[in-house]
Amino acid sequence: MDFNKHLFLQLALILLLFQTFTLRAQDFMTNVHGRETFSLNGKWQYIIDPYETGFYDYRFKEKGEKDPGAYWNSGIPKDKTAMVEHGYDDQNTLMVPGDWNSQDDQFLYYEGTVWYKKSFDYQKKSPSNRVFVYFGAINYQAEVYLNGKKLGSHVGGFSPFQFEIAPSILKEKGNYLIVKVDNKRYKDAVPTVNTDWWNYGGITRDVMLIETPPIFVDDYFIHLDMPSSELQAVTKNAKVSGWVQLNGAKQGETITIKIPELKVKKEIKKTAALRTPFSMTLPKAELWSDTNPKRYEVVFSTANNEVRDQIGFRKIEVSGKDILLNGKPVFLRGICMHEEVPTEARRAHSQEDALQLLGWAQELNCNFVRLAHYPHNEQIIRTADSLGLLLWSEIPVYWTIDFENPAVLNKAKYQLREMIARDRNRSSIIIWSVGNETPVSPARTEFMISLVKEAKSLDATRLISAALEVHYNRDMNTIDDPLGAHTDIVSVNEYLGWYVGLPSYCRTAQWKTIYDKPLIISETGAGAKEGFHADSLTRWSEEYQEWFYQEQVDMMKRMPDNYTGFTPWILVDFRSPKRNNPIYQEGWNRKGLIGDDGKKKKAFYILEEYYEEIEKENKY
Ligand code: GCB
Repeated sequence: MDFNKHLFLQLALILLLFQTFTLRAQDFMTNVHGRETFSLNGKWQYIIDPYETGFYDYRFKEKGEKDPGAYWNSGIPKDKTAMVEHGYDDQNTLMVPGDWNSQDDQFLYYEGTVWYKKSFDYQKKSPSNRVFVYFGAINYQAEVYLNGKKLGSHVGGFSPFQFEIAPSILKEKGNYLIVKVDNKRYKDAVPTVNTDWWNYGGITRDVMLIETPPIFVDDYFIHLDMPSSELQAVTKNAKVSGWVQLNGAKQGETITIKIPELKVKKEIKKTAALRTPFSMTLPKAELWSDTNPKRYEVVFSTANNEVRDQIGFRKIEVSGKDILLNGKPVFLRGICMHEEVPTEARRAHSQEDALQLLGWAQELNCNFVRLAHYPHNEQIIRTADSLGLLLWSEIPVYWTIDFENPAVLNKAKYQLREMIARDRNRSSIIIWSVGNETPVSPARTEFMISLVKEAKSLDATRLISAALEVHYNRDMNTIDDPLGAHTDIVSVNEYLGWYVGLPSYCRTAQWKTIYDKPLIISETGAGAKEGFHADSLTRWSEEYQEWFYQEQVDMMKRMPDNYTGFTPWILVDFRSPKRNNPIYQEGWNRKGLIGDDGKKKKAFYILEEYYEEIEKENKY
């Protein structure tokens, strides 16, 4: 082989490896709700396609773009001689946003492909404007086509993505958007095949068109940037900093950042870099906190584009064994929750859903919610911002991910990027979690450390954690998972009195941690069927769960002094195909403090009282 050819091959190989192992930035603009949008929510027609006949030919090769048998084509016969074996019609429709499982019995357990179709007309406001189609989330894999042309694909069930629509594809009349949605589980996916929650499929979050001028504000980050020793509830000369990212702009373009309520305005010029940094001083700023969720309207603009957001300024950090919010120790009175409305057994997606779930958390006297086990929809985060609830947000690195596989690490990192990119301006989120109950091994710990580092490099203003496991020991439960050395907070799940022994075990249990850092008990819980009453030794009774909580709360009072937060499992019962007790579970995980009928169980009041005590004591 001659030298040039050799060099060429080496370069090609490097390029290939680069493409495979480097991560793209996230594929969506921030704060879509603060922009000019056109909703594509509502009824979509569908075809169920378990054999993926619409995608593959009979040799199982991807069909050609113009193949009339491909389901991304409308299925409308050209004339009476045409042989077409598929079609969309109004007899089969699904509501978007929404999981398919809860909309029709035939979908309850379905895992596979469904094709969705939405027809619409669209008139651009100006011919030079750009149009994007944006999806809040699709579980798990999506292939998107407009008017028979593929726009792109996305993998990952809980994050947004968008595609720009070329002007040649979008029409004023008769557009049809077709999406192939596949929620099959795979071993090398994130999450993997085994989870303790329902694999809700479908277009689960909002869909919209976003119209922008040629140059627009794509993304931004603004946060309080000063030492906590200088912070007061109302801080004079508050320093904030961050960056703005434009799309379509050249160096030198003017960017304006305004906070009208404070009469503050700053102009900066776009630099050659993707993100243009800025800092500014606010004459005075009321800080955001769990007791005063003050937000300011912040306006980011360029010549022809403006994006408005509601942003709270606050600081979160760790000092020794304490978590400090705006410089003061805070105890996290928390609860875990899934993104699910129990009374309708479906995924939550609306603001009403968010108010219902977070409202229950507030009735429990919580100031903190652990959003398990994947990024929840934006309404939940924004509602928490407005209510003053602190949040833990997590990626679905759950149980036995394939830790040896670099492609899986890449998928996890990608979801981490998307989670942080969507929500980095939300004051409610104080903790990014990189996973839940991952079993200790050298490969797993390396994998998880790499996620911790990635999270820190993406956002240095928040705390990083992961829910770890405990290895029970009657004499001493020691928290020593090696990952704890790398996270800002050590969090552990423990089920003493449910999976291990009876609640009375808590009385003698001793706890020790080798880490001199804040400690959160990120899960504990016991199952009870709402309305089933018996003596407290009877499993599944409300009385057993009540007793469990009494013993747990007493044990918490004896935790090491770095105990700074508690998020029991879980706010409400949730669906899980793993829970098959025919009398008490019937496909539901019953550890909720509220039943699937929305009624509170007895244990709810034990936790409520404990949190009231903590709040009153004002220990923190
Ligand atoms: C856990 C998991 C959670 C389960 C829960 C349970 O430790 O983190 O996802 O649902 O236990 O109910 O067993």
